[in-house]
Amino acid sequence: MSLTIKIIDVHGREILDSRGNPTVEVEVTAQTETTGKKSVGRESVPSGASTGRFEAIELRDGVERYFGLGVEKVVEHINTRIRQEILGMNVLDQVKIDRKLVELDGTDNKGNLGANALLGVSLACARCASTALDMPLYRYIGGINAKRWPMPMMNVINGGVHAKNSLDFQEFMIVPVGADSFPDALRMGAEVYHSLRQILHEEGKLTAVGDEGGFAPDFGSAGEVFDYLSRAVEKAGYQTGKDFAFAMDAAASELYDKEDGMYHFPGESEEKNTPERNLRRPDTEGNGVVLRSSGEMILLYEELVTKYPLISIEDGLDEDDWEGWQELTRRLGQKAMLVGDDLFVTNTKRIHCGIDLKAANAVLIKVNQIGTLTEAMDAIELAQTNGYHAVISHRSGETEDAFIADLAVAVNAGWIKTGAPCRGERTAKYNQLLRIAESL
Ligand code: 2PG
Ligand code: MG
Repeated sequence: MSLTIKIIDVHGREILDSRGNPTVEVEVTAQTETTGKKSVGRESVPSGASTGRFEAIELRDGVERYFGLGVEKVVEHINTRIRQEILGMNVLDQVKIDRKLVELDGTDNKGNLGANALLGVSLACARCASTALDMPLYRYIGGINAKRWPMPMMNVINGGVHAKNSLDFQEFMIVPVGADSFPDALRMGAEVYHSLRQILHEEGKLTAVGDEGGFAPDFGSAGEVFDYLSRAVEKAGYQTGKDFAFAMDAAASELYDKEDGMYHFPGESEEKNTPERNLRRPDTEGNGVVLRSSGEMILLYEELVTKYPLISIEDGLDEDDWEGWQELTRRLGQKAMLVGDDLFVTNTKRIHCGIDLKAANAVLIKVNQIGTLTEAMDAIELAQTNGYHAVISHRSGETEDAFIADLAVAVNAGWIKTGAPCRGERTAKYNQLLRIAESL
């Protein structure tokens, strides 16, 4: 006889995320048939700022309260239509539940009920099931094969749309590749983070942090940032290239201008970057800014990979530039992880396309880009079985929820990016990984 743990209640509510914007929280209650025991799983939904054009739809009320960002409509969808539909289902039937949610929404992009409605319910079901079974979440999702701690990519310098500074690229991450345990990795990262703060402070640079907990002073170029990161690594007593490597998220879709087909760098100071090449040209409005073509972007990455231990470049090119991605992969695919975020949006259709075209070699996994746990796991499986890395990722708008920490271990992803070792919504994930590490 198989175990039945029946869903007896579903309750959504509006809460605040780390940016002070509303988001969705869901509680699923289920009852174990044999014992009568009731269990509750609670989960919340993150929200991006540099969202890809092909992501599933995050529904917002669009009316006055919270400047249009309220999620009352989404909460109503959860508490009425979704609730009615999944009451009585076995909470252990994750795939069935997720299929039901997708079917109920009935659109390709989840624009009907909202990916934020679906995801909250989907994750809360998994959490509820693990609680009912008295199992850690990573063990419930991953089974006996969940065993690998993920290498953290810690975003210590924030730019792009995550900070109001002059840095055009969005994220600069330190990766403690020399660590041999997760606690070691986190400690090393935190030490470098503090050394970096000290260096910035001594040089009169701002040490206020951006959305993901990294510092956000003005910088003139990517190279300048990597020089600071190298100094911070050394100052903390480590070796750049041996103990620490670097990663970046260019978030290039945010820099790309469809009208002139160029990537725009309004904050870049030309002298500090590539003095041998004159990149300052008038943009479509006639302002002199640094512009780069797809080819020039690839050249820049080649320079950076040669000069620094840069092991991972995310969204190096625009989400529609498949040809550019193919070229980037031909040129750098053996030397660095080329991670598709906006390019793939955790969507198996787009990942298939990337695999066929040999574009990128890694997939960023963000559960809210697709809207259900099952679909996110399909994306991970597709990536991993085709030799692509899966990097489990937070969003720039987060909550104290640590689901993705467990997910990273459950699927043996090997990589997680969840911000700086600072700000509660980021450390929630790292601290959960510390707890999990005790039993791995
Ligand atoms: C990204 C993410 C997370 P956002 O681009 O990878 O770091 O940012 O959530 O704003 O899309
Ligand atoms: Mg990204």
